[in-house]
Amino acid sequence: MATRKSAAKPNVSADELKKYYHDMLLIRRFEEKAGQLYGMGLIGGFCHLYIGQEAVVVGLEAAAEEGDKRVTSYRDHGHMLACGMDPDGVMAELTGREGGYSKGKGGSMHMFSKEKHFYGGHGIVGAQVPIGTGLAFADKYLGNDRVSFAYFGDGAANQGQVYESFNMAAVWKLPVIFVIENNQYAMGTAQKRSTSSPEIYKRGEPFGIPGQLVDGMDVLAVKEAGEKAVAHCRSGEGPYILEVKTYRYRGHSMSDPAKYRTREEVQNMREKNDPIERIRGMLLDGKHASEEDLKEIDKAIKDIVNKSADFAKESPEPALEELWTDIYADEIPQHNA
Ligand SMILES: Cc1ncc(C[n+]2csc(CCOP(=O)(O)OP(=O)(O)O)c2C)c(N)n1
Ligand SMILES: [Mg+2]
Repeated sequence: MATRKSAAKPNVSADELKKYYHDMLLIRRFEEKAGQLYGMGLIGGFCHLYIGQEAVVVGLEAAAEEGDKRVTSYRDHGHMLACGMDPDGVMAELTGREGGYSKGKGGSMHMFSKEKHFYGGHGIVGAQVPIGTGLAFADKYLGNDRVSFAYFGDGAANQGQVYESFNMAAVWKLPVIFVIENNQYAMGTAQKRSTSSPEIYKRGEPFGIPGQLVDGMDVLAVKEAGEKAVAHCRSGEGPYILEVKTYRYRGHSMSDPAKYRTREEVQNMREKNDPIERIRGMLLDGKHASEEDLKEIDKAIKDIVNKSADFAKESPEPALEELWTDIYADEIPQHNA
């Protein structure tokens, strides 16, 4: 039985706590199912699971408002589910089916939703950071008071384009939150082996960008930091950096020899610091929910995830002619301020 941390936090209703529990558990169960389908040969190509990191995206989505934008790396299924994209469409994309968000032609790393303001899913390490900065540039230009979340990893934080983005975002005071999901590894390379200074949140200092270190295994701490960052951006003060310390339980992708860390290290994190167990503890210890209530949530999630897998299996593969569609834009979109 995992130990639970259950420090009571003020200003969060029981319903909010339950929602965070639900949203984090949905990501975990969805990812477990994706792992199973991969093992059965139903998902091909790359597949990077988000298990262990759920509190990061759920906490930050709790700080976002309708119309805010998000962009991330290839470890992207959690971000899609947390911003409200349909699990059926995500799972069908993973299995390369017509009912998927990219009609089965994008796979795990390449999904988008204009409706939910989700701009991908990017396989090139760090490439999403200038894209997120550009989204914020557009919003500033349009004067629409929106904020963009550009998520990237501790490994990506060593890419040059990240610092070009920091510079431009600071010069133009762009409303972008740079979220560094520090899960402590870049594939098999531990952060301490590749990074000169471990305090990545301070890397905005030369550009005048404030940064903050956040416990990414505590959804409420993430939400609180997210609210501060969002308020900073919306008030016109420019970008903000959040380094969110988290941990990935599974391999980097589905093929990972796992020789760079011990089983005990992973087990220790799961048992002592699991973000879902933590919120479960808060709900039960604070008497905000009973075991029965939580069982109901678990069951509802199981149904959603099973339905998404059925949908993914039943959806046909894309027709051959689809190879020639969605290559060029039919028309250049016009923006109205
Ligand atoms: C430009 C580029 N270099 C290398 C790779 C291969 N690669 C894929 S993921 C990855 C590690 C990135 O680690 P991190 O930014 O910490 O993200 P995490 O996988 O931990 O979420 C590397 C080197 C790539 N996809 N793109
Ligand atoms: Mg990493």
